[in-house]
Amino acid sequence: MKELRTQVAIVGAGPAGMLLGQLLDRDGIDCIVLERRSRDYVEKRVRAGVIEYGIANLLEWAGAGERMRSVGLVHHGVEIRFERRGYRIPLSELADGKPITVYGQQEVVKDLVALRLESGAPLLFDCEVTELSGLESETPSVLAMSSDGPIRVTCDYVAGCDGSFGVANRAMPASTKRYERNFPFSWLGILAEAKPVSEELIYARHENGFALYSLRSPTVSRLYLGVGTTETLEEWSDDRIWHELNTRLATEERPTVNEGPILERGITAMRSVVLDPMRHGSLFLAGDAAHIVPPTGAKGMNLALADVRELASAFVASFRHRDQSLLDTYSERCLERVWRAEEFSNYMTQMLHPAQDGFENGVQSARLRQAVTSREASSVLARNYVDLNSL
Ligand code: RFL
Ligand code: PHB
Repeated sequence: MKELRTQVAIVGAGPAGMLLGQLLDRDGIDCIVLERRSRDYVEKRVRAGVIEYGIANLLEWAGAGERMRSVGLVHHGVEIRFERRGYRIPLSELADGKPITVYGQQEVVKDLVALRLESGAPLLFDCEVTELSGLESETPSVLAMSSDGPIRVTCDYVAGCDGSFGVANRAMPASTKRYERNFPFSWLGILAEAKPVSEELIYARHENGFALYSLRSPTVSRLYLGVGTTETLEEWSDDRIWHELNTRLATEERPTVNEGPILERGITAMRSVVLDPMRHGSLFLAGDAAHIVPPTGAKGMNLALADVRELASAFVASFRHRDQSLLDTYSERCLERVWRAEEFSNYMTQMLHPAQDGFENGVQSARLRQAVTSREASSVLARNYVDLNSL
């Protein structure tokens, strides 16, 4: 067994694990990132695309903002469509001038991986963590299986940044509260080589279901359809996907979508999860390992990056100044923000997906009409959409 020693063992090289590694590295704290997938896999995994204002600043401050600032798309509004009409929400005008940045999650990860490899800091791909032990002692350890055989990393702290089905999540004791909601629909997402039809994102509520138009570059569109929880990709031919997108996104006066070859597709269940607390002894959870939000509010990656902003400063206070107070309050401070994101994601999800129940449908339609016609309601939406994690 290969034995390694570090200050912080980071499980998972998603956005949370990679940014935490970068922030600790810059503060001279030793850490090792262990990732079960290959570098190629994590750099190509298509997921989130919307980066909040304060989180874009955080990435820049961490030294990972160069490519995001040069090729990321800066948006000042979003459109909401229903009953064949489009309503623009002027995000920046309603949120103190702040924009959002549309930049793929895998690009954020790619930028952080490049920085870490350049600095020579340890980042082990194809290295699956199988067990966390001694979490209630001062010398916890992480057992992993790499392509060269087993590894044990002994450390002061473990950061569980390994997503919702990871080993860190499973290492939490039975006393951890787990709050959960499963929504009665999933999202079918595609990435298509198709020229974007609008410069801004479009969320649509249609009687057939939800649709979202997003984009990644001047030649690549990212589109989503709300589908039933038991539906599979086999039931969705390319023609059927484009037909539904065109139907659900149609308005009386605007073009709907440009079609093109589908480069990637997948179906994701919509759910909410919150673990409380986010700490057990020397294990600290961050990102999807601690909480899941449905993607309608575009909050998952932003929450993950905001968690590690807190966690990095808490580790720095502990190692540099022997001050444990930020680690002791980490969970409490994060959970306040996490519940705000759960509330917003729940609000967006319920309002934009048609409900089976007629009464619920009426209530949610009224809420949507208010969101696009009342300046007070659209201001709350805009502020949460643009910068919830830094408010
Ligand atoms: P990740 O990205 O899941 O990374 C976890 C990493 O841990 C690795 N891992 C392990 N490594 C070693 N040993 C083990 N035993 C391991 N087990 C797992 C995994 O391979 C992986 O590399 O979690 P992280 O860093 O917390 O990041 C969270 C975000 O990925 C997630 O919240 C977002 O993608 C959610 N999300 C969105 N978030 C936004 O902020 N804005 C959006 O616009 C947005 N859109 C979305 C989304 C998620 C979606 N899907 C597919 C769930 C759209 C979709 C469709
Ligand atoms: C995306 O661009 O992938 C995206 C945008 C907004 C969301 C979810 C996903 O709410």
